[in-house]
Amino acid sequence: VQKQAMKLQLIHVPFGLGAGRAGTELGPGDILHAGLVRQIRNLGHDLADDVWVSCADKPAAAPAPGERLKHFAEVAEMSRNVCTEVSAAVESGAFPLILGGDHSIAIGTMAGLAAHYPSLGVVWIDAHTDMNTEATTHSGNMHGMSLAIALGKLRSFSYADIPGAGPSIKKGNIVMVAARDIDPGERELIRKEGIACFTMHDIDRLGIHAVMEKALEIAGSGTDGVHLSFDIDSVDPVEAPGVGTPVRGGLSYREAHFALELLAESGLITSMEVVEVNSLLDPSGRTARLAVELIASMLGKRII
Ligand code: 4U7
Ligand code: MN
Ligand code: MN
Ligand code: MN
Repeated sequence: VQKQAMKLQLIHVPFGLGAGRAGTELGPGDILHAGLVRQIRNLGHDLADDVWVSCADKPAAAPAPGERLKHFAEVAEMSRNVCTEVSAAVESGAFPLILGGDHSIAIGTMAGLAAHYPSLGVVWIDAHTDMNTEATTHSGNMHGMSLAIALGKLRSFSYADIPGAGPSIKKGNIVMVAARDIDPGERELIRKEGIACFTMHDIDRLGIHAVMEKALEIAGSGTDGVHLSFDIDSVDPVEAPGVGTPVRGGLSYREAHFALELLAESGLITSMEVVEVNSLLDPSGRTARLAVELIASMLGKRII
């Protein structure tokens, strides 16, 4: 199935203060440098003019020792700006393709999407589950909290604090894929809420094909749009070494591609973001090149 030509809106979010290590703020530039625009044109898609979200690159103040939400002010400001741009892209009729940046940018992405898709489905492909709250986080890094925020599980920050945001995401519309490093507090929250989580164990047992079919069933039924949030650390560090929180035992090169090919074939995905590319940790540049290849698979590239 060849995917139809689409109008795409690239939204660059050079933000890294939600992560514990510097470098993801360079992600948009590194992904462009790896040839994204050429790939998108080759697939026959139209590109609207790029949008760059201006982001704090230096914290206004160093995090206080023991601070629960590191760089909270900067994350909140970035989230408001991303929400505005993502919302405008949907309004213009374009498919938003958001490039991070660390995974805290997903707070703003989903806030903006939910304004247009009140029953947004979310496919979250990640080594982690990003379900920490201010009560459970050990690191204080907000890229580990984006999904919990989307569900309305933080006391100190929610979509209600973001002008123009839609409602919280419904827990039954979320599905996580490729998880293999879950903190105890996250595990408890996932179990308590009954959120669908396909771990690497499930992928080993069922195969990536069956897992993606189940994932699409969960995120794609009873929803009015489906967002793909793709954390590049879902892929095995052998293929994607340029990430701040690598975890062994991840998706193989073909599993990652096949997963995205299946999502493309489904025709259900209405927006995508790619996060956590950190080329400072990967002088070879292969992580950014992999990101470009995977985006192409999601946008309809086929082997034959
Ligand atoms: B990413 C972590 F403790 N759970 O909260 C945390 F293991 O967006 C990692 O998925 C979070 O890359 C990883 O700091 C966030 C840690
Ligand atoms: Mn993540
Ligand atoms: Mn991750
Ligand atoms: Mn931890």
